Amino acid sequence: MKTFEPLFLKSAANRKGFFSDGRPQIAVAGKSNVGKSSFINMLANRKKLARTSNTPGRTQLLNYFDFGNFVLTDLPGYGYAKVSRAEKEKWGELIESYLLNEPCLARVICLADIRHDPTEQDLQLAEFLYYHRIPFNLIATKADKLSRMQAGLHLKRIAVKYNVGTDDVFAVSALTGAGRERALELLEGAAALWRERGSSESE
Ligand SMILES: Nc1nc2c(ncn2[C@@H]2O[C@H](COP(=O)(O)OP(=O)(O)O)[C@@H](O)[C@H]2O)c(=O)[nH]1
Ligand SMILES: [Mg+2]
Repeated sequence: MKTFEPLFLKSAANRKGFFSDGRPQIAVAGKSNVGKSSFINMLANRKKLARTSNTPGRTQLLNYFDFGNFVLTDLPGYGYAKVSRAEKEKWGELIESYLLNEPCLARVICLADIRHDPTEQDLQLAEFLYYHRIPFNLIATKADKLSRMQAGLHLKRIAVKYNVGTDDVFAVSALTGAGRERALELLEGAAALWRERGSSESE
C-alpha cells in the first residue's frame, strides 16, 4: 500500500519559472474544461489538490505536483474561445517551450472529453508530440457522462480520429474513479521506463 501524499510544488508563468529536480515529469495536457484538474485530483485521491472550476481558461500557468516517483505537470488548458489572440499565442509558446525544453519530460498525457470529437487543436498537439518524438498517451475524461455502450463507441471514434489503436485509449471518470488504477499504472510505468532509459544512457 502506498501512503504517499501528492503535494503541490509550484506554479510557473514563464520559462524562468520551470521546475526540474531530476525526477521524470509527466505532463497532463488538454483543452480548457476537459477535466485536467479533476483528473489530477482523482489520481491524488484529493478533492482540492488541483483547482477545478466551471470557468474555463483561468489556469494560465504550469502547475507542478509532487507524486513521489514522478512530478506531474499540469499544462495550461488551450482552446478557450474568450481570450485574445495574443494571449492564446502566449499560452502556445509556454506549452511548446516546456515540451521542447524540459529535459526530464517522460510522457505527455493528452486528455479528450469522451463525448466529443477531438478539436483541431487536440489533433495539432498530438501531431506536434509525434513529430518531436515525445511519447504520449490518450485518456478520455468524463466517462460517467455516457452509458457503457456509448462510451465504448465514442472511445473507438476518438482512437480513429487520433489514428491510434483502440487499445491505446481508455476512459476515466473523476466522478466515479473509473480508470484511476489504470491511469496510475500508466504514469508509474512511464516514470519507471524513463528512469531505466536514463540510467542506461549514462552507462
Ligand atoms: N461528470 C463529470 N464531470 C467532470 C469530470 N471531470 C471534470 N468534470 C467537470 O468538468 C468541469 C471542468 O473540470 P476541470 O477539472 O476544472 O477542467 P480543466 O479546465 O481541464 O482543469 C468541472 O465542472 C468538473 O466538475 C468527470 O469525470 N465527470
Ligand atoms: Mg484546470
